[in-house]
Amino acid sequence: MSWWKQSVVYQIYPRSFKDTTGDGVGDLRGITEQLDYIARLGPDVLWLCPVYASPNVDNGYDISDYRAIMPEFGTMDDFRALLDGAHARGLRVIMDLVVNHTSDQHEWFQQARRSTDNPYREFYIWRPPAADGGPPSNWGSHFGGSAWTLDEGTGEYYLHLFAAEQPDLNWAHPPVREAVFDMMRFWLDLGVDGFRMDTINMLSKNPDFPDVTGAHTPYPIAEEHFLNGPDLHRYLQDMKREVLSHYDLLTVGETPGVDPTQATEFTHPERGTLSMIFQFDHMRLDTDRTHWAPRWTSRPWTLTELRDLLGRWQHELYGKGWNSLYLSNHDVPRMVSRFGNDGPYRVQSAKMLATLLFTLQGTPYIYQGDELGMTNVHFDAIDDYRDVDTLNFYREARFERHLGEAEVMAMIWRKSRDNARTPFPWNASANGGFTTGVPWMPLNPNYPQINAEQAQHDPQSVYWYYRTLIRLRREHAALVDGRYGVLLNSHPAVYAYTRTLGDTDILTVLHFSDEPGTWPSDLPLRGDAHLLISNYDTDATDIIRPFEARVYRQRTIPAP
Ligand code: ISL
Repeated sequence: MSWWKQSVVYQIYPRSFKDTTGDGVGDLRGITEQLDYIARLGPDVLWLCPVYASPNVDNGYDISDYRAIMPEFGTMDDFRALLDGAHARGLRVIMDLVVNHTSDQHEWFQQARRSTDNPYREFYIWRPPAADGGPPSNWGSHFGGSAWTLDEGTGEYYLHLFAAEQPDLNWAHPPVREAVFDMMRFWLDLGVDGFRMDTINMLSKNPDFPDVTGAHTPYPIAEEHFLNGPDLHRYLQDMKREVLSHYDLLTVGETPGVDPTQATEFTHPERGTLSMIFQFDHMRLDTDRTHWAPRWTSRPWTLTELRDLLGRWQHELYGKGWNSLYLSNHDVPRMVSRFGNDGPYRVQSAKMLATLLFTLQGTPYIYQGDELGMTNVHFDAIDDYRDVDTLNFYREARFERHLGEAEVMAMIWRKSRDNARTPFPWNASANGGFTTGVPWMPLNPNYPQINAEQAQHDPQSVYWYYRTLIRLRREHAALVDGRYGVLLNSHPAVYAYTRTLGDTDILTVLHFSDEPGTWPSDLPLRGDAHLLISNYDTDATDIIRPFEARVYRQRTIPAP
């Protein structure tokens, strides 16, 4: 059986983890210094967000040299020390692989823009202006505005699905694929254990770049023309043949807009190319898809919607593919603020959501700080925000669409990526012990209460609950391999399901409410049920408390 099915992954956003130089920016030595903290928590794998050389327009997702470490983060020797230190503690390390685009400062792009006949020209995607001199099509960038920028020198537009400083690579051009595969081998030969593949289902674009029709905005996101495009699986099969199949790896594709059927194409044990994917259905649950900026909206959602969509993934992938389980990462708000209650029930709801992540089928991902129950941040001034997506959104909403300051800031407080990017609070000292200098972004002001030192000292903390969950997942094979079955299909507040393997049933009961309720009488809780974990200290079955979570093990009822 593949080791990555049994693994738990801990995601690190290096810029915000631990600074050892006093420049206010986290670094590789900071991670190495804290490997014992991570190892004690108990994950098996570390995922490092990009650590390559980058001008940091998008915090490392704009890479200017794939074979160099970002100087702010350290050196190649620091990287080797981190890798060795992790391996010595039984932790594997996967890196972010960002190959849909490079930085505009990458040598390939610098060459490409020199002239239309430069040998690197075809590494990127160029089109002549439309008849009126404007962009070749109405495609929008994920970070606002057109996805095309005119290169004055050569008179053509280049495509960028993200910021203008992130030109898209032309995967249809074989030398691009060869260069990427070569670079992947470079890191794998150094000892890296896999990759998290950024926006990997955007590699193959509709070569006609047609206008999006019927759009609500001048520059719509042309998903139908670049997600899961015609040649995507051919490129990934090449990657598998040339690179992946020669190593024992965890590979996870970031794949927005993929349904379970498509997911099996990526992750099927024989036909597939990747270990697992990140699906986005639950990330879109609370958004208004008809709004001009869907990701910034907040729509009320129901437990029934969440249960249906998670259940669909559980059933349709069972035995055919593999999923990852996540509720937050560096691109989305903190999970407790978004799906739980970050006020009076912060601790209970953070634990309940963690219980969900560890009891479904798939590989659980912990985003740094979620093990402390970290919350969203509300900076009053836009000047305290750093994320290119947030700053572009603010500018467009305020100055092009003339929305009020309060309305725009409320959207940013709920949905900005910077919610997840505030520096890691190690303790209650100045700047949470993250840096001795000025942090690149202010800490969440609640760090004197929510920090790693406090959490490790408090046996009731979210942190200790995660430690137990990680251990349970290791001890109970049914949590990895058991078949999912939903109970109480339409209960408005209680999500209950079993995972069944052989004669063992693991029953999980989660209460998505900040009000107490009555314990559902029709739950098949049997006499031999043994409580494995709960976020309250008694397991009476008369009431169910706010955000209560319980996991029981019991024997399956033998078939009649
Ligand atoms: O398409 C989306 C949702 O429907 C976006 O969320 C998109 O998938 C996401 O922004 C991609 O994120 C990744 O690539 C970006 C980078 O800024 C993010 O940090 C990274 O996770 C560009 O490299």
